[in-house]
Amino acid sequence: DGTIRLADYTPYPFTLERVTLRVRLAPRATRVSARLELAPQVDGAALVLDGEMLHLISVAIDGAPLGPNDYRVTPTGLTIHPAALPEGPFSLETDVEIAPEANTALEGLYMSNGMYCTQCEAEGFRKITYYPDRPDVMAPFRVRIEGDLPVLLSNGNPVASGPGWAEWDDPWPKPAYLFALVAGDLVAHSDSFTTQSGREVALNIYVRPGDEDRCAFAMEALKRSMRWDETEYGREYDLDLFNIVAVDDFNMGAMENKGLNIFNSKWVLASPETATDKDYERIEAIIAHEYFHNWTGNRITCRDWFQLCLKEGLTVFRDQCFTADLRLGPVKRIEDVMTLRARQFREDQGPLAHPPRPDHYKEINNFYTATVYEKGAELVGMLKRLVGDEGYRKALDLYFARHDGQACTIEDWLAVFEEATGRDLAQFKHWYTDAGTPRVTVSEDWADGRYTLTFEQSTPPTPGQPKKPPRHIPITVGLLSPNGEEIVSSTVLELTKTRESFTFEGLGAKPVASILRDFSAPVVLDRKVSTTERAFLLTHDTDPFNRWEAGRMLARECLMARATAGTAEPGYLEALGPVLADDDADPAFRALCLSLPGEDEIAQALFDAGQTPDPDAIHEARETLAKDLARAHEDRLAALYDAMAVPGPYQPDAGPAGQRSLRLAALGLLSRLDGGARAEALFASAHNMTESLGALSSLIAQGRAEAALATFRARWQGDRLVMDKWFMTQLALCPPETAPDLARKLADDPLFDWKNPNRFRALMGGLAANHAGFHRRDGAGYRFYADWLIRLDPVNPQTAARLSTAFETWRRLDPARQALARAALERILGQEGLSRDLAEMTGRLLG
Ligand code: HT7
Ligand code: ZN
Repeated sequence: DGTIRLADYTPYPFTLERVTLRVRLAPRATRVSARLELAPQVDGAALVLDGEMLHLISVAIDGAPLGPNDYRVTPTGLTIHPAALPEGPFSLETDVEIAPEANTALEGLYMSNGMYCTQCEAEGFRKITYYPDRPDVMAPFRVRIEGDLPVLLSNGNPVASGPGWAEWDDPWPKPAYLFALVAGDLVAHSDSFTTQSGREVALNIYVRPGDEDRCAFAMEALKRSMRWDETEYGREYDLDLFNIVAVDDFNMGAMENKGLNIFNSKWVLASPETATDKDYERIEAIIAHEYFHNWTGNRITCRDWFQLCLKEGLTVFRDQCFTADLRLGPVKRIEDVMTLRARQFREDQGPLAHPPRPDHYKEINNFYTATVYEKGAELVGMLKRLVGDEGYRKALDLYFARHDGQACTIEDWLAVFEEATGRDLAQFKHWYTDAGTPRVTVSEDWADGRYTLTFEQSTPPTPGQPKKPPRHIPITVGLLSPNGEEIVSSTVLELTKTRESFTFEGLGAKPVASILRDFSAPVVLDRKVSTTERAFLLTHDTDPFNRWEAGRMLARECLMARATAGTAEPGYLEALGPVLADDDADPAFRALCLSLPGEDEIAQALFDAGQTPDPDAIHEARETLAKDLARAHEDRLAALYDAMAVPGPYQPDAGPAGQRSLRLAALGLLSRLDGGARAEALFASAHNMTESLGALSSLIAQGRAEAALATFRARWQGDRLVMDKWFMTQLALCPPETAPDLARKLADDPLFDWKNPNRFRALMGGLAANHAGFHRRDGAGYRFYADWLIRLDPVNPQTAARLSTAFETWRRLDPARQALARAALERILGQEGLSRDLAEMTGRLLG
């Protein structure tokens, strides 16, 4: 049935010594001539090459054309029969023709605004030429590009160029997924970087003419990343030049091609007027992420795609640490956990749950998931916690020394930790091979100065994995005295059994425990804690994560009670008072404490508690709690709104960005009392996108944004990236009952260029983010969404499949909504000619 299995892995029976490509560009008929220098490793093996959508013109071995009986062409590849192959090393020459202009899937070689561009991860290179398109086949590449365009780029170092041609040489062996080619009428924002050993590296960011004044921030972020990788990991850059290209049509965020990163323009271009503080932070993180891949992904790559989290988990972990070092570490940690819970916990709790290292797939593009990326990063963080900073550094040094130039596995990765630190990680490996989020319950016992914490763990069944052994879980614990002093500082307890107790001796009074500090493991902590104790931790905990978490849990319990007509009112509103008044706490931290859990989080919490979540009731509960919160702290919020205004020209740094986030959090609440007066004033006076969009958001949520939305559209209709925000924000925040109809109206807007993935994601993502709107009782949200996935699928299956995850929570809803969601999914699955991507996703969603 097309399933690919980890257990079936076998090495490729040839080594590839060198690749030479000649690419003659033309929109409808690009000619790719490839020469592969191969050496057989297994007697009598056929040469099997991947290839899709290629028009084969010729095939030769050592210069001699092959006859029709020497090979076979299928829709998925080219096989040369063993009898046609020499016994020793040989070269294979193929000529194929492809049509980049017709490539709407944005995989392989395609065109975007007249520019040629490639995306080869995971399996796009096979749409460029016949090739062993698997990550464990690595080779140096030499590429000649011919085309009548001013900028012609590929990987590695430039060798020679003339009018209409350029040659590039990449000396570092790489898998085909890291190949890139760009050709277009582009301008460069240039700079340079001197490495720690004194080598000069030329840096360029290539963009469309007109965008060059929005590159400065990305360039500075690149230089910061290069320096950080040297100081923190001892990793130096290894080519004479590092190029980044921004492209408007791109399926994901960015791509780490060797020496030629290609970015979705959304994650490169920034100016104060067009990008928000969050955009700036994200640009810095993605630039760093792609740059860090040069060592964790490119120099050391994955043996097969099952090992994807080897490069992605580690690289996300590295980019998270980078942002934490450059900005506010604790705030970054809280934001990362919020993302993890919103995306990965949600995935782990639904029909798409899979291990960080899956053992089977149909379409690998469907496994670029929160589990592979974000949970993968948590696993690296846990390893670091278990072996300590020094052990981690030793393990990473060994990893780079031992595996440079290789294609590796999770086993290789764990082995360097075991060897460098002497730890046994056999049980830890379950984190990689098993799906699901462990639940850890805690109980406490106090007698005679002894305080005992007893933990029990279990992991719910996930598709294909009904039973799970206990995991090795690092749980960081601190103890506070009743007057708020830290009496036991953060200590890592290692939970390895299903049930386990840890005792702290010699205490004068019963302590207050702060458990799972810094979110030391990606688990659900199930612990009955009184409102008084949560309020105490919210005020006194020395661990910023747990301080925030105490408030979050109070808010969550309060919302759960309100959304189910429960009676308990757990004192959340009063507990927030001391944090709001704590002017020593960072504004960004206080902004996070003010933000209420999202509707999806509340729905999941209710479901976990055995209840059927009602999206309308949840929305109502969240709205009324926000209003009550505003009323309870109106004076303080108004004072903060005024005090947090940032004077002077816009700076994207963490300090002023934190002030703006607190100011906008206060505005969001106050708008519920002042009818949007402050938001209107701010919208009219704002000089930066953060405040402009923040004010607009508050107005949309109050249903008072008609004029502001029109003004915004008139001002920004020529700006692709800003208009994405216009589509997304109004849908995400509008009153839920209006969301599906608004989505329909916006889909008719002439600016809804649905073949552009950013625009499509803005509209569909906006609707999906409107929880009660997407799940509208009459199924209008599901129908609209399914209609568009069906329409997009033949054009861009990867993006259609990715967006189908909006349906991943359908089974936790009431039977009527479930029936409507099921009907939408079955309608998708029933489409003739459905892509493998969307077929796999809808099949898994339906279970
Ligand atoms: N490694 C890159 C993943 C990626 C990708 C995967 C599938 C299809 C399109 C894609 N574009 C980029 C990005 C990263 O994780 O750094
Ligand atoms: Zn990555």
